[in-house]
Amino acid sequence: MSLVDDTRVDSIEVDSDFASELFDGLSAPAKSIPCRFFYDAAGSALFERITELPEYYPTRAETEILRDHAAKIARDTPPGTVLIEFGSGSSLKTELLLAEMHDLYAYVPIDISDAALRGAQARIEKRFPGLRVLPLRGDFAQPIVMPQDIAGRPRLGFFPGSTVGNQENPAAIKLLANMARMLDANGRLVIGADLKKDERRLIAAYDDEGGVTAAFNLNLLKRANRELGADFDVSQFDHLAEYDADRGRVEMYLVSQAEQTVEVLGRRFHFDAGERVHTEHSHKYDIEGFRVLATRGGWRPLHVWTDAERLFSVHVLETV
Ligand code: SAH
Ligand code: AVI
Repeated sequence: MSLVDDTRVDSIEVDSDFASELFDGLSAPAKSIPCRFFYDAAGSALFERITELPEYYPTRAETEILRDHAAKIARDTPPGTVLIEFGSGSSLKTELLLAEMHDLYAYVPIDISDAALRGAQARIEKRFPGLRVLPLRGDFAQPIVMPQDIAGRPRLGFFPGSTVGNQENPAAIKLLANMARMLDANGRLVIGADLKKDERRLIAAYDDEGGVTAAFNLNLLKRANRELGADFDVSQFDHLAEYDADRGRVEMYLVSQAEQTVEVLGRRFHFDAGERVHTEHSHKYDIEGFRVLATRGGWRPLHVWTDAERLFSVHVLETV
């Protein structure tokens, strides 16, 4: 782990793998790009716009649940706890917890997006003066070395947004197990999981009228142009969102509108007309199914809450 420019955000080098992951993904018979590359500065800003869309219910539903239960979560959190958030993004929902938690030792937001971390840190430090904010930039799917400063202190994990659902099941179980290790014995995890629902509602959330999710998806190609000097003609790709009911997940793709060849760092990739590049899956759960997943990741389910419309769930888990 190394320190970047202003020494306030710890960083593990992550961007260098964009080129190799893109090469691997575009060379495979079924093309794909890992969804963690959505989140450069432009992608993080587009995600924040998604959270405000009328069609994108998860943020509002999870905020409602956290508003209702933040005080209970805080009561169950011992003084001197370190709050560790995975995929913290703007840390907006976190403010609901922080407002109730007066005896925290520190807040450790972990995110792959430098821009999101810095923006969140500035806002949180302003609203909660005196709170120790220790941001970590890195991939939460890899083992992360926690700051020395928090060794031996009780830990509460927070993983909102249903970001766990962006992993396929074996990877989701591994991720949950990795988090159990990072949170130590007696750790707890407050985790958001989006619920199964009417397919039309799901598709609208991932293919909004205003085209913000399309821009978020297409930003992957723009990012490759910006960072790797690729020559994607972004107008020649379309955004597509589909629901796979058997797998219980929304799948996003970029679809090539024509037969074309794209060059990335001197390598050429051919696309057929209509060929798809898979960019994200977003799993939807039922409460029992998510509890089974959490158990397989080494957690014991403790509480679960939903919003009034039962669109979204927040689970409290404890290590086994
Ligand atoms: N927690 C926020 C943001 C969710 S968006 C919310 O609930 O609204 C997903 C966040 O996870 C983004 O900020 C993204 O940068 C981050 N992220 C995605 N994959 C990641 C990974 N592999 N490691 C660390 N952060 C990741
Ligand atoms: C971060 N993640 C849980 C979002 C989701 O709903 O799967 C990312 C997203 N993709 C399209 N819209 C939002």
